[in-house]
Amino acid sequence: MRPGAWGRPPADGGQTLVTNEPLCLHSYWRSSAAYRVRIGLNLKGLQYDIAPVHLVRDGGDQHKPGYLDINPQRLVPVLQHGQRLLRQSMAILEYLDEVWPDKPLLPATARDRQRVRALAEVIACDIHPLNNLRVLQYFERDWGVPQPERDVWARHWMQVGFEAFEALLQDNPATDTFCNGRVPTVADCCLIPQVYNARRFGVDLAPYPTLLRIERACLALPAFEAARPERQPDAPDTSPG
Ligand SMILES: N[C@@H](CCC(=O)N[C@@H](CS)C(=O)NCC(=O)O)C(=O)O
Repeated sequence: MRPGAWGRPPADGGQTLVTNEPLCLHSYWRSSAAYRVRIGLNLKGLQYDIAPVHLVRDGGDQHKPGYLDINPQRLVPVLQHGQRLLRQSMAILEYLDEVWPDKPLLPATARDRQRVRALAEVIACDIHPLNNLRVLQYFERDWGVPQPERDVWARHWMQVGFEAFEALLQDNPATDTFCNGRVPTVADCCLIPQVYNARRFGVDLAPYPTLLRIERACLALPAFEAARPERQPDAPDTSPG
């Protein structure tokens, strides 16, 4: 060994070992946060298993003791990479980008990265948490808010968020085939699941033509198509008979 080399990390930072470890996503077919990570994994071309976590049946697997060891936050997704448990969809997407830098999910320049992260956070921080299952369940169980009013709440915050998102896209020349440029980024990983959610809640999407155009471009890609809720192994079987 060269003098002074003792204790230094391997030349590749340990990356080779890490990239060989298996990936398993704790996911629910209809979870939009898990959908983000499925898109990211698919865009990177990574193989992964799905460990389904049923968020509704029998009070929800996320509340069962076994799952609390996986995520004390009682949320999906969690990505298991080897022995390590990775939580929070946005942090997971950035981890994927750092460990597998090919096919980057963030653009090359600081300014573009800032824009993409800001777009992603419009959805991940300011829209999605207000419509999450546990928020709507709290309205129902603790305050007795009926379903129609709960749906009005969910639609309202999606409309407020989408209005801003549409303006941010329309106002910026960096918007192209995708939210930023001609390659999908974490902004698209967030947008497509949120549009799916909006349809579930009956949001009228006509006022957001740019979102719809980008959705069409994304869903034409196999990585997005394979991540769709109805393509997941835990999706209910709706085939006739
Ligand atoms: N900030 C978290 C949000 C995760 C999240 O809210 N997951 C939802 C599904 S989309 C969930 O597990 N909900 C379970 C519940 O509300 O009980 C992330 O991005 O990973």
